[in-house]
Amino acid sequence: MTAENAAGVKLVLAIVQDEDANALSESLLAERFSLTRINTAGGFLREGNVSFLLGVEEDRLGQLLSIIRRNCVTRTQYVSPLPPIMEPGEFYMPYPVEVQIGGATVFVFDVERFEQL
Ligand code: 2BA
Repeated sequence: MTAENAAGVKLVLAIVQDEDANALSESLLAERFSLTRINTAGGFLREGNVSFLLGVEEDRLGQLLSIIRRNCVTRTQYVSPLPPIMEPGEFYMPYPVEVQIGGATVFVFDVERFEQL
């Protein structure tokens, strides 16, 4: 990918679970995708996850998405909701709620310009 051919270049942001990040990274590098990996945290669960940034040519987007799909597993997790504001003497019993996470949350952006300076 060079600065001259930014037309057709996409920027992919893929947020994946910590548990899947190493296998995904290895698979992507083995297929010669360039990537940046950032340690992030989900706003809802407030647990660590990993965000991958990848600049790719449009014709490799399908391959990239299938590698992500293959490596990122859907998991079930139980979370305890935050307690409500209560009046004195009220009693609240927190019940864990089941949430499904992943495989991956993926955003694809058009790239206007690509430069390596
Ligand atoms: P978290 O925000 O920690 O969310 C973890 C999981 O909790 C979500 O899984 C979803 O199943 C559930 N969840 C999130 N918000 C909820 C809510 N308000 N009520 C009930 N359940 C809720 P995923 O959808 O697979 O998302 C995994 C991670 O991907 C998220 O972690 C967040 O870091 C990122 N993400 C998901 N959607 C996003 C978006 N629209 N914009 C930015 N980041 C996003």
